[in-house]
Amino acid sequence: MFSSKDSFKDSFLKRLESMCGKGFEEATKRDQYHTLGNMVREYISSKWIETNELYRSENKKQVYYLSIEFLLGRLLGQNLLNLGIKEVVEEGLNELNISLKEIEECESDPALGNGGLGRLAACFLDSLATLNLPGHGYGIRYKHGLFDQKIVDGYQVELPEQWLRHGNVWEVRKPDEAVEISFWGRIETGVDDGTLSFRHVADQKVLAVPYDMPVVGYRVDTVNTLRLWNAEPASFGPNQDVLSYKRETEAITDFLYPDDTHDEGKILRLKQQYFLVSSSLQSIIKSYKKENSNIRDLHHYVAIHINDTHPAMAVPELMRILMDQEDLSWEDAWHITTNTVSYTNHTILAEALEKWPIYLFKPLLPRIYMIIEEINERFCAELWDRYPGEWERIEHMAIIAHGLVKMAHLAIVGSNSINGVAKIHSDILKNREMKSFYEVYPTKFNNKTNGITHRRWLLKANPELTSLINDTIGEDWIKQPEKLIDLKRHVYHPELKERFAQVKRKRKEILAKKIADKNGIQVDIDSIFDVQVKRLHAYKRQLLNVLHIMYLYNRLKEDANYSIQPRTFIFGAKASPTYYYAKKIIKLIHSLAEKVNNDPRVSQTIKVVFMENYRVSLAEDIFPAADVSEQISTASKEASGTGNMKFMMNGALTVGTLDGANIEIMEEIGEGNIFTFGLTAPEVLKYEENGRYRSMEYYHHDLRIRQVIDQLTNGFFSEDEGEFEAIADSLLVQNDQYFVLRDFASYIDIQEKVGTAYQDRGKWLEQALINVAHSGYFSSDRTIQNYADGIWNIESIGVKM
Ligand code: Z16
Repeated sequence: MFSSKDSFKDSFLKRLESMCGKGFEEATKRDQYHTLGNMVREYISSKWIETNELYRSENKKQVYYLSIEFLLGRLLGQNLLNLGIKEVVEEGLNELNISLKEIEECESDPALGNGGLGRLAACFLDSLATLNLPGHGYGIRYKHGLFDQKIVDGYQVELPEQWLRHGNVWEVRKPDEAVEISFWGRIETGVDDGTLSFRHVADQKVLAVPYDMPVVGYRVDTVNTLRLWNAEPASFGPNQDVLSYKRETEAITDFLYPDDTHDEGKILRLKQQYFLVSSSLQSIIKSYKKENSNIRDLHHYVAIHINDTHPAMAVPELMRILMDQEDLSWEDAWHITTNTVSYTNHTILAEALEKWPIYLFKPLLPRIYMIIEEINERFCAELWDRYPGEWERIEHMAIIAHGLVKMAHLAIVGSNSINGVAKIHSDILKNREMKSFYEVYPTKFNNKTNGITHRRWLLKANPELTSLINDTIGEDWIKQPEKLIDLKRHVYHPELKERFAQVKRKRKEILAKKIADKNGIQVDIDSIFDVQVKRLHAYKRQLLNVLHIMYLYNRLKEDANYSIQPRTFIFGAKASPTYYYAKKIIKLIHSLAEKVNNDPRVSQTIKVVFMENYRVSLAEDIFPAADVSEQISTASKEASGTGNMKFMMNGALTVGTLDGANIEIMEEIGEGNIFTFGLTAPEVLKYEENGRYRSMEYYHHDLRIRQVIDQLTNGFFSEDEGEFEAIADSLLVQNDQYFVLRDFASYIDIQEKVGTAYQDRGKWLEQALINVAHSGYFSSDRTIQNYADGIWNIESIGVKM
């Protein structure tokens, strides 16, 4: 089917007719997409079956990565690349006068995630498969992923995302492997051989039906599985309100909660979490029991990883299965559970830490709640032995306290490994946030610095830079990303620098065209493309970027001789629909864009662009075109960041705080190749402790600050004067929680240096190439190998067709 261009064309035309019932002439682009997608899936299926059979027969340890989000992005292009059939397909289609790129754009961009956490899970799947590691993802098949963003008059409007509208060629429904999930009801107590037994008698049963998607490794025969669960009615009883039962069950997998690092505390979300956990564990145990007779060996064959606390109920759910169904004692079940489960923490922000009120939890999941109570009691008893009389410490560490179930505490107590996602974040966990737990479990805590898959963020997103790298150092880096360092010997070669400059220019042109089409703004290719793309959140400080642009506007207006390197400021960000402040910032960016872009003189030097509906497919156009990467979170708040790595890999220079993975990027490339500024994490934490920060002082003493803050409320923008009052208040009345004003001067300084540095074109190109050369460390291949060796204890299994 894909062995040669001619056999491909032949199969494609036949398949188009049989699938769509249309001749070539009548077929639409979407028909062509579905045809090609189906062919590719069929081609994958023999490898998929082979992989599953091998995993069964080898019976080695496997890892199951439980995540409430998998932000996959489009799959056609990536699968073609990984399978090594992109060229054949592209050439074959060309002869039929079809552009592969256009077909690729017919695929919807599955947005089953909010941002970093969900995209990390997707990168991990790619690396697991490419490293031939037996690892699978388990998640939820949301009918509606993260909302589509429309901008109307500068305001964000949310529309339901509809990725399944035209079907999903990559999934296979497996109704035979469906399992039942129990909600509500009561617990029946019995006595078995003199010991108490418990059984949850549910009031509501829901069917979890798996949809499996293949995860294709790069140029290997391994095809792992992403299993996404769909909620459906189980069976209809005689006296049931059928319609409302159907509606209620289907609601569980209806939509993804649109909050990044913010805990909503809604019962439907709790249902989603248990639905994911219970269906995944039931299915994992079932397949384990097919090959193994002794449930007591589970942890030697199965590792279960929980991505943040969202799936933390894996701990009590595994306990429930081992005790209530497999008849193990508490002690035996606890030994197996804690040796099976591991946990990654992704944030220290207080508002993100999940705490469920007992009044919601206990009625919905009575048996799970009962088990958590027992875990808590035993844990507190241990603490009492260790710290006799220290009530406050124990209250503070308890899993249940003040009417709340603390999911992070449950995850820590119930797992064998707790990792942070960048060195500084892991250190903060150990020495501050989770200090008391670190004291009790010093060996459980560890760091696994995040990574991204260079196969999507370089190979797929930036074919132009990929060719240049291949011409310079060969192709080994695609499977061994650390080999990108071989570029380092070449970064001073004028020819490489020149070719890199051409690649960057071409990608800037492509993006500029998109901006012209979508925003109607003409941007200057020779200006610095200065980009901040990420979820909108106060701690990420898009506002600091905005205030800097306002300052530049003021300087340009006031001083006709003020001359700087032209810049295009590009933003992309979705705000949580209920996050008032974040939505105001989006409006502010638009009002600023209006002001700047319409000023005949100022707009010759700077422009502001907000790109609507930021998502994976748009990101693939943005990273390759960036000159400057904005990573300006308040130090200590961004656990890692992963966009920073995607920019670096595409040869952008970072303007960043010493936060998250920025620090490790700096350590890799050297202090001279990054623009750092602002408070350090210890300084921020100290301010937070001693309460000595007074934002008002900065307003009074720095005229530049006073001017831009006044402009938020004095009619400078052609909006109501109250429009941005909440933003001004956050900075002054509420004492600027994220130290925007404290870091303002330092940010202005470093940005001036960026502008000057860009004018030394030769040096800038060298620095950009140094970034690319050192990006290999930030490949998720390295991260995943660290998890495999240090946490999961799994080995690769070479699938060979
Ligand atoms: C999320 O995307 C992250 C943390 C979190 O608690 C919840 C969500 Cl949805 C992010 C972090 O903010 C980011 O720093 C990190 O790089 C990313 O998770 C992956 O670890």
